[in-house]
Amino acid sequence: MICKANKVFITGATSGFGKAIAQRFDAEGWHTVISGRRSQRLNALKQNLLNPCHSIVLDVRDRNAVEKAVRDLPDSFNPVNVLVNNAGLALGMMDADEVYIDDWELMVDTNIKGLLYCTRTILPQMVKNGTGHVINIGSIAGYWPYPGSNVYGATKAFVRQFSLNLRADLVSKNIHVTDIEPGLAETEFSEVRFKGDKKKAAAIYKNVDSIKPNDIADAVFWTASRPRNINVNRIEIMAGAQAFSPFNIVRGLK
Ligand code: NDP
Ligand code: 8X3
Repeated sequence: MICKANKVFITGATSGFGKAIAQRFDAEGWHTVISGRRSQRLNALKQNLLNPCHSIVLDVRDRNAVEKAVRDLPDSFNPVNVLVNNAGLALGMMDADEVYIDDWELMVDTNIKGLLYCTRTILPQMVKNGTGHVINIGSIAGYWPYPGSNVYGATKAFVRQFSLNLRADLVSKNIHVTDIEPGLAETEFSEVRFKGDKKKAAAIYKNVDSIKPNDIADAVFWTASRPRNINVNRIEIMAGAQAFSPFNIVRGLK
C-alpha cells in the first residue's frame, strides 16, 4: 500500500545535524527513516518521535548494506520524497605532509562514496515516483580553504559539484537537488575530528556563538518545503562570528 505521507530518509541521524533534522521533519508531520551506526541512539531518537519512524543501523560505507536497507524499506516508507545525505566526518587537522592516510581514506569512503551509494540507490524510486529531492550536507570547507582542511574540504567540494551535476542530470526527471553548506557548528564533529579529545574539541567552540543543529535543520526543512516551481541549488551558512581571513603571505621564502 502506498503511504501518502511525506517521507524523509536521513543518514547520520544519531547526532548533531542529522538528529535535529529528524526531529524537525517529525515535528512537521513527516514520516522519517533514520540511520546511523549507533543503534542505541537510533532507538532513543525513535522513541521520542511522534510520527511513524523506521530506523536502520547502517554504515554508509557499506554499499551492500545501503542497497539492502533501501530494498528492505517497509512499503509504508516507500517511495522516499526527500533524501538527506548528512552522514560525514572530518578526521585530523594536520598538514597534508603529516596526516594519516587512513584518515584521508575514511573521509573519502564516508563523505564521498557513502553519499554516492545512498544517492544512487534511492534515486530510482524517486524517478519512478516522478518527484523527489536530494539534500546534501556539504560545508563551507568545500569552497573556502583553510590549513588542515585538505581532504575534508576536498570531499565537501566534491559534494558541492556533485550536487550541481546531479541537478543537471535530473531536472528533466523532476528531482530537486540542494547542497547545504554550514560553517562552524557545535555538534560532535570536533570530538570526532580530534579522535575523542574533548578538551581540544571544546576549544573550537569556546566563547563563540556557533551555528546550532536546529539552525541547519531549519534550513533543510525550509529547502524541502519550498513549492516545486523553485529549486534551491545551494545555501552557505556561516556562524555570525565567522568570516574570511586575509591571504597568508609567508615572507623570506626562497
Ligand atoms: P556529528 O559528529 O555530530 O554527526 C555525524 C553523524 O554522521 C553521526 O550521526 C554519525 O553517526 C554519522 N556517521 C559518521 N560516519 C558514518 C558512517 N560511516 N555511516 C553512517 N553514519 C555515519 O557531526 P555533524 O552533525 O556536525 O555532521 C553532520 C554533517 O555535517 C557531516 O557531513 C559534516 O561533515 C557536516 N558539517 C558539519 C559542520 C560542523 O561544524 N559541525 C559544518 C559543516 C558541515 P554514527 O557515528 O552513529 O554512525
Ligand atoms: C565543518 C566546518 O569550518 O570546521 O565542515 O570545516 S569547518
